Amino acid sequence: ETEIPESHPRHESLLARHRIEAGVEKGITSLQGLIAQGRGETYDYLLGERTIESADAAARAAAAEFLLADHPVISVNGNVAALSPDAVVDLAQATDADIEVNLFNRTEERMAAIAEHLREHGASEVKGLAADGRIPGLDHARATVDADGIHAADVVLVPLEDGDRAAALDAMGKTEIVIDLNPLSRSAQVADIPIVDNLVRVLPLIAEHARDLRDASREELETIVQGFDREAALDAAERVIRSGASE
Ligand code: PTJ
Repeated sequence: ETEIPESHPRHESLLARHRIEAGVEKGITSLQGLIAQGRGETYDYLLGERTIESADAAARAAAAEFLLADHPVISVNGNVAALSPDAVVDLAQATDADIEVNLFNRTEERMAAIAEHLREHGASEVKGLAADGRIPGLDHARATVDADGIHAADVVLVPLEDGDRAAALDAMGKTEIVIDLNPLSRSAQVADIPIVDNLVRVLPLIAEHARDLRDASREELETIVQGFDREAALDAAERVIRSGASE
């Protein structure tokens, strides 16, 4: 195993690659997850590998949505589990959210391996294995959910989504928070709150905002949500990517 020196200018990026690779070896991450990682890296490079201002505003609005929710759920796939298991568990704790495994390339082995991996990282309960609910209008494995999990949720966080399910969840009337480094992706385009940032950076940031807002009133939280402009956030991210502008 190669040691990555912290002084390396691409330390974070190399570490993420290593985690994804280890995820594949552990049976957590799909081979397609490697491709998704490469796509993400490209956009991240163009964003300057930093959280831009509009993404921070989106993260704060996401935290407010979580705190306003009756039943928030964090959806986890093979890339999220490999990259940020601790941050998923911490965010669930900070927002009182459920964690549910939901896979595009669903196999029972990967479902079980990811649930086990999350429990190793401190998750008390991991949903997704009951598989007794369906998202209407989707003809692939991501339609399979838990009846008392994503199916019953009012707010769903979907890091690294594919556009199909994003639209189907939207049609079910759920508030959808999407993390995707590509502001032009269909999932970012249909999200109520698109967060254009690397999930590795932004999951801890959402938790931080949630802790900061813990004592805020419903009215204050609603003001934050209403003040968030999704179109402006998507435009700002696209502008940075296209021009290298600082925003
Ligand atoms: O684990 P499974 O079976 O559910 O499979 C998951 C993958 C990722 C394989 C599946 O959802 C997929 O094929 O995704 P796509 O269509 O490649 O889309 C991935 C999107 O996520 C792209 O728009 C990437 O830019 C973005 N992305 C990749 N890595 C990150 C990211 N966004 C935020 N943070 C990242 N670290």
